[in-house]
Amino acid sequence: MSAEETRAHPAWLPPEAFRALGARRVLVHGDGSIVDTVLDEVARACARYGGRVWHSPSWDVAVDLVLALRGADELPSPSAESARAAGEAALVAAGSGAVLGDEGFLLARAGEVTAVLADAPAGLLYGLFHLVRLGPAAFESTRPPERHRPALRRRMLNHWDNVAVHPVMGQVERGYAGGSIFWRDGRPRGDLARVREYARLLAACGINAISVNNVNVGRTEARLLTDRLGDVADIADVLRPYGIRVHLSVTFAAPVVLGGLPTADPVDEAVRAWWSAKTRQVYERIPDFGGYVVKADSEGQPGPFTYGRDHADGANLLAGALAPHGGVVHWRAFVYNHHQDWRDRSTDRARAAYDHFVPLDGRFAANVVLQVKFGPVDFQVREPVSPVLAAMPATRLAVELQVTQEYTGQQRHVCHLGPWWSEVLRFAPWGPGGRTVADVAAGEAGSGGGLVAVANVGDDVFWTGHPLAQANLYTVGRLAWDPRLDPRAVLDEWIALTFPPSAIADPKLVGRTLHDVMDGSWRTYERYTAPLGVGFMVHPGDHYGPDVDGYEYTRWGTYHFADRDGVGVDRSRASGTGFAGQYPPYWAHVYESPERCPDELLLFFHHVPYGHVLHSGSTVIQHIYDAHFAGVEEVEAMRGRWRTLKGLIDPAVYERVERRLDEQVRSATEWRDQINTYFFRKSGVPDAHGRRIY
Ligand code: GCW
Repeated sequence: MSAEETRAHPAWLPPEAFRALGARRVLVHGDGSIVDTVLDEVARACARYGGRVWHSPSWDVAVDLVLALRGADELPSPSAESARAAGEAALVAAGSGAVLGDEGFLLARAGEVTAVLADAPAGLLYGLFHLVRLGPAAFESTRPPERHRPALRRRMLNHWDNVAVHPVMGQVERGYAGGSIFWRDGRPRGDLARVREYARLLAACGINAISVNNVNVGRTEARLLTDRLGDVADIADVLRPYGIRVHLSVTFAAPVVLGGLPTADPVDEAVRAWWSAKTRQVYERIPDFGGYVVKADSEGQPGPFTYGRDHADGANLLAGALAPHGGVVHWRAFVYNHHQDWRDRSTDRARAAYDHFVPLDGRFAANVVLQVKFGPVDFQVREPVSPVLAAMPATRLAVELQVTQEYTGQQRHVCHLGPWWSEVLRFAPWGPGGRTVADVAAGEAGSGGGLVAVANVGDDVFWTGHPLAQANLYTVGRLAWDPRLDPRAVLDEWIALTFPPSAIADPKLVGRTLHDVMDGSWRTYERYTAPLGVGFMVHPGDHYGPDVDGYEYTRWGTYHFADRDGVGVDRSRASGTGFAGQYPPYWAHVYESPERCPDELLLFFHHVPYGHVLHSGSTVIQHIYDAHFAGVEEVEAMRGRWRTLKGLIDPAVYERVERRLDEQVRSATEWRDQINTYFFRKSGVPDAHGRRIY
């Protein structure tokens, strides 16, 4: 491995972010590989910033900070012991049995000492990164005790990385940050130092599981389950000290393509035996293996339908093989007919996941997690929340988000998705004030499926192509840990870590400017792309840039139905596809009528005339014009703001972003002009403000 390969941007863990911690006298109390990680982080910080670290048992030392496993022996130093006692007292005061769990931690102050206590090593690691986020504030004497536990048990990334380069999709499907950090040209990359850096970044934002290959499983990738398992084990070894488990995407046809069996029928005894044997071998090699991820009967991937079985049969087959070892199968609900006839107005892709899966509620084994894309179609910049999330009370559901910006600017555009994900996670499918999507993913007593996000990382020096897209990865981890976090506060956290104030001449200006560039960028992106929730209008295949009719006459089921009179998809029960009726009564009622439907989703649910008046007071056609002119102006303003940072931040980051902002301005302008022109030509309605439309 060359030095070149390991030199990557430090993202949200630059050495400077460890300054406050590194200047302290620190005692780490506990044992095991994850505790060693904590120790190593602290030691590196102290070596740089003049602090000291001890690993107990140790002599009687005076310390400023103690990170201790609660079960470990009494602490050697009286000051550390009193901080621990203060922490224990705070825990008791917090009630609920004083439990921190596998990953939780407590932060407390006593005298001049800060204590981080955890029941398990991973909690100590998360506590450490919490200290890093707090910086000097972790050592303020007045700081009240805090207890932290993740809301979601599994916080997972799916990599759509191919081992062998796919002729169309390349090394990483929908990857916009170079090659894969795991694989290259059919083989492991061998750059495990980079993978270790990655694991560190993920632990610091709370991710605890990753799948290392694409859900579209090709011939080479299939073999990761069998003769190439060693490559997966090597990755697992590197991730383990950071509290991250490895999962594998497998093909449902594996018994045929790898095992030479005549069938992959889930009820066939030989098929069951094959999966059990292979899974046992996986656990012999990787004892903490997380489980399988499966895309079945979807976009050409094999599945149980081939054998006349349903998805519960399919998922339970793999669940059965995993259960003795404590593994889970993530079974994706992204199943729809991708050979639709555009002439057929009755088939609705948005309905598909519900129609396929809801009848199966109650039939999935306990270790099946049904992984549901957050929206009913496909990771658009605006969609309603998937009704499946409210319709399967007897199934463990995970919500799936897309960090890789397939439909949101492909990491050439600034599109900070935190506010959007926050909106999705806070959405209350049974009506305002009720349980939220995050509650569903959390489940009763942590029994839910958690959160899964498609990763946006590659071998690019900035990890994510666009340096500011790092914030999306950071944010998804933080929101999975605590979906109630204010996304704007998370953005500021990311800014402060990545651009540490102590290393910047004018930190206030830099912080404010970055915040202003990024915070509203998702809504800006929405303004200059497909209007009012109708979605797509992207260039077919690569999904970058505008092509209003690109998918209109295709088999993919993503249409807008614009004609000279109006636009949008009628998904009402009364006159449309009935999709609106898949929601619980509150939202079914809201979405059913164009009068009640929120503006931003109007064209997702209804076909309306161009003159239809929105709640905003504007007509649909005037809204389209206004939003598109405004969107481009906002991008230009964004670029103007960015330019004020020249000379104030790392020039490499500055220049990469500047170049991409030029492309964003170009692309947004193209979107504006194509969309406005298209609708002007269709409708014949001029812009009320007489602006230039072609
Ligand atoms: O968004 C679509 C993408 C496919 C992807 C699919 C999926 C991995 O265009 O590239 O395949 O979703 O989620 O399975």
